[in-house]
This record gives sequence, structure tokens and C-alpha cells, in this order.
Amino acid sequence: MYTASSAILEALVEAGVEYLFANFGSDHPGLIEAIAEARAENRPCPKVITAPTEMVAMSAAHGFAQARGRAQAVLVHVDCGTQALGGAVHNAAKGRVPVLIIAGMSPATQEGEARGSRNEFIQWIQDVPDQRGLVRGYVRYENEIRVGANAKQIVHRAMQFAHSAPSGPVYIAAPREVLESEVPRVTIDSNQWQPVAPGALSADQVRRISGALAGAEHPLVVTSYLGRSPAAVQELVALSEQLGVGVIESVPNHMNFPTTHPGYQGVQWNERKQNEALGRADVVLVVDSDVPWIGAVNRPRPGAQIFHIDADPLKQQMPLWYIGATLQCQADAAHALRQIREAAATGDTRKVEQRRKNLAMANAEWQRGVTGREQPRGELTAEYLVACIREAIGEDAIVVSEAVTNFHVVSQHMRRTKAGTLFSSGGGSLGYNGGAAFGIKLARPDALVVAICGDGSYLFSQPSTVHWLARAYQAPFLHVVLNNGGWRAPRQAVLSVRPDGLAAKAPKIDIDFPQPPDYAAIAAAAGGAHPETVRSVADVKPALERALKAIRDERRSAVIDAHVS
Ligand SMILES: Cc1ncc(C[n+]2csc(CCOP(=O)(O)OP(=O)(O)O)c2C)c(N)n1
Ligand SMILES: [Mg+2]
Repeated sequence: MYTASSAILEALVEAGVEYLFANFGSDHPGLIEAIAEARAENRPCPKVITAPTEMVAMSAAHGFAQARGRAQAVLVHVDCGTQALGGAVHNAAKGRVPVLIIAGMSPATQEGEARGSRNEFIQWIQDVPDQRGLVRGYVRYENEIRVGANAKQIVHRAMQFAHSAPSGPVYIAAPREVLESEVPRVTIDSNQWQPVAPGALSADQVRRISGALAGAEHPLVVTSYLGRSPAAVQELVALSEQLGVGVIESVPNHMNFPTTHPGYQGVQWNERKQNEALGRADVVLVVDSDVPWIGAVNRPRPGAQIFHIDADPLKQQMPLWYIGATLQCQADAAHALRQIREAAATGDTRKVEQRRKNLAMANAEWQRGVTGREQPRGELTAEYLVACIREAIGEDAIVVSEAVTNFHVVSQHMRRTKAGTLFSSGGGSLGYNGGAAFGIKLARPDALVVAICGDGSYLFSQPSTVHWLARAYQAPFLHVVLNNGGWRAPRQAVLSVRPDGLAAKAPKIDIDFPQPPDYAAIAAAAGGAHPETVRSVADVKPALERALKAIRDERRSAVIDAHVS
């Protein structure tokens, strides 16, 4: 029987969806039947990953899309499963990561009018006034499949939104009777459903930006997520070399520029101090960044010329946003940087040579600073630990970071050199790390995947689900918990806003985990992960060695619970 559900499955295959991260319910018999039928008839069908919790399913699709650039599907149960996606929808939206969410809806009839009509009490309870409204503020597109006949077109349209700039999550819902309805087969020409072609700069924009960069004393690029496109990383390297332009990263959620390249001028985060390179620059080109600086503490020097190129220059989902740019351009970073580079005459070669020299000196100083901070001290520091991880995993390993107050430690000390080897969520809803690492490992089965997170973030990420999945689907990874005894971030917030208050001096402000769980043992119980606990400098290297051996030789995940000062 060919139903709307069969059509949806077929559309997923046509759209290149390899995985369906599924949490099934009473709304899904049509889809479950269509999957069984596809298998029985040996027709292509996305691989189903049975996801015990929705937040992890969505985070896995998030990680997969970051590593491979393609939206996967997440199937959830009515309003309840939609709500259980929780902050993972925020993360995909803020990170502009394509994910297709499909949800069933309670049956729309109650007297057996159509196959799928209500037959369980829960279907009255789960019928809510505005199911799609639960995610409306976050998705690029949401719709209900109202008749089965055009279900395929709706899936393809949703995918078009998901992959067109600014990309992001999309949501489609359908009542049970619609998913059950028999429909005629529709033939789709996938060429007609491609994402909108990437945008380019106009000739005038190219001229203004390349002219300003070439003529500047201290030209600087600031970026956070240009590295979503490996081609853009290459272009930025070429631009930096050709014109002697420096690059800083601001709260990067991708690897954007090789840290070992002389043009690299470091990375900034929430530091409450002026960034020197930013304060010096007379021309600043912001490319793909949500928070290029925090103006109250750190900003370009007065009179600096600011240009902005972004997949989403208006920051459509941010009510308050401005950076003082005199030219805002919506364009694909790789394309725009190539245009600028090709238009920029080599210019004054002596000047460019001088700029390159200055940059190389500043980069060497940055490297020295990082090296200094990562030397072993008495106590086990996050800096030392991250440096040891870097040395143990090599340049090709893929790092997932949700390290919160140690975010900048990971950005700095991982010193990534290759595009696509560092990801963080791009959002602010903690719990992305474990699911994302699992999804990335599915996307890149040959890569070593390493997630580094806070102890709070480890629990947010639902490690029991994550490690059950990692074993069930043979996607082992290294999970490192920066265990600092609880939530340090809220304390830092209190100290920054109320430095003289009572809370700042109080011995207890309810953010510590005085009897912490055995983090590694959670993963061992749930998914047979190899557990390690490290408390001192001497513990680190042997534990890393054993953990990586377990992943390599025994094909199981490893969790290192690292007690850092
Ligand atoms: C879903 C969600 N809930 C709450 C918060 C608020 N929050 C921000 S940081 C933080 C603590 C994180 O703890 P941990 O991962 O251990 O990092 P640390 O602050 O110790 O570096 C919390 C609760 C959040 N960002 N997301
Ligand atoms: Mg912590």
C-alpha cells in the first residue's frame, strides 16, 4: 500500500537523508509500516536510529549536519516529543544547522471516519491548540501536511529552507489519518528542489571592501563560523597571505583558520579586557559572526572602518543587534572572500610585507603565551589537560566543545589546524555535546571524535542515552568531563554583576555538586564505556592512552572524568 508515509520516506531518500533519528509513538503506525514495507521490498530507506530521548536525537542530527553539511531527519511524537526536543531546537536554530523534524499529530477524527482515527485515550490528551507553535520561534519553515497527495513536495520544500542561507531546522507535522492515507505516486525531479544558490557580493561591494583592506595599516578579519565551509577557510588563508590581513576568532563554533598560520592573531571569548589586535585595527571585516566583540569591554578603535559579510547579516532571530558596520552584505563567505582577493591588487608590496612581518611576530607571541599557560603546575589545570588531549589525538581528530567557562581553554589550547576539526553548538542550551559527538561519529566513521564538556554539561547531555546509542550503533568516541565540582558559570555571572553583594562572599550559592555522580561509571553502565578518573597531572597521559586504546582496539567509548582545579 502506497501511503503519505511511503511518500515521505521516498522524499527523504531523494533528499539525501541517510539517518532517521526516531522516537516513535501512537502517531506513527503509517511510517512504521512504510519502513517495514521498504525493507521487505528492498527499497532504499534511511537507516533508523532508535533514540531513547529526543534532545539527544536532535543533537545527533545537529552534529551530523555540522560534519557533513546535510540535514538528517528527526522523528518525534506529537506535542510531547516536540517539547522534549527542548533546547536542541534552540541550538540548531542559533547555530544555523539544517535538521528536518517530523512530528505526528493526534488523529483528527474520533468515529472511525478514516484509518488512523482515535482509538486510545491519550489521543484526546495530546491534541493541543498549536503544536507547531512550540517551535515556531526557532525554525526556518514549519507546516502541516494537510492532504497526503503532496507530502513529497512539502518534505522537499522544507529541505530547501533547511539548506538555504541562513540554514537551520525545519518542522513538519501531520495527523495520523494523513500519514495513513493512500496516495498516488508523485515523481520528483530533485534538481527542482535545490537550496537557493549561495549569494555573492556586488561589484561595488567588492571594490569598497578590497580597496579598504589593501589600503589599511592594520586590516583584520573577525569570524566565528566561516569554517562551516572548508572552502571559506582556504579562501581566508589566501586572502590573509595575499594582503597581510590578520584574523581573530570570536567565540568560534567552528575551526575557521589554522592557528599555526602566521596570520592567526588569537581567539577571544568573554574576557573582560580589550583585544589588542581588535583595538589596533583600522579596517575590520567581520565575516560570519554573531558576536564579533562585546562592546562594553572590547571593541574596534574609534574611527575604524567596519564591513560585515554574513550568511545572515540582519541576524533575523536576534531582536537587538548592531556593530557599527557601514556596509552589510549578505553573501556566502567562500565566494565573497574569493571575490575580494581577486579584486585586490597586490598593492604596495612593501606595506604588505611589513604587515605580514607584524602578524607573524604577534602570532609567535600568541603561541608562546598558550604554551606557557599549558605547562604542568602543581594542580591539574584544564589548560594542561587540553594540551595533553591535543597531543594524544592529533590534527585530524574532530573535537566537540561544550566546555562553558573553559570554552576559551579548548579554543586556545586545541590549536586546530584543519577545517572541520572543531565544533560547538552555536547556541546556548547546554546538552549538545554527547549527542553531537555520536552524530559526528556516524557522519565520519573513520575519524576519532572527542567531546569535551563541563560536568554540568555532561549531565545536561543525557549521558545514559548517549552512551547506550554509541554502543548500539558502534559509534565510539572519547568523552572528557572537565569536572570542577558543579556550575562555575553562574558564579562568574554573580561576580561580574554583583561583585560587592552577599552572594559574592557567601560560601554556598547552590551551584556546587557536593556529592557528584561517578560520571564515567554512568557511561560504563549505559553503554559499556571504558571509565577513567584523573585527579592529578601524573594521571593524565596514562589515562588518555588507555582510553584511546579502548576506542581503537575494543571499539567502545571512553569517558575521562577529569578533576580540574
Ligand atoms: C539548558 C540550559 N540550562 C541552564 C543553562 C544556564 N547555565 C549556563 S552555564 C551553566 C553551568 C554549566 O556547568 P558546567 O558545564 O559544569 O560548566 P562550568 O560553568 O562549570 O564551566 C548553566 C546551568 C543553560 N545555558 N542551558
Ligand atoms: Mg562545571
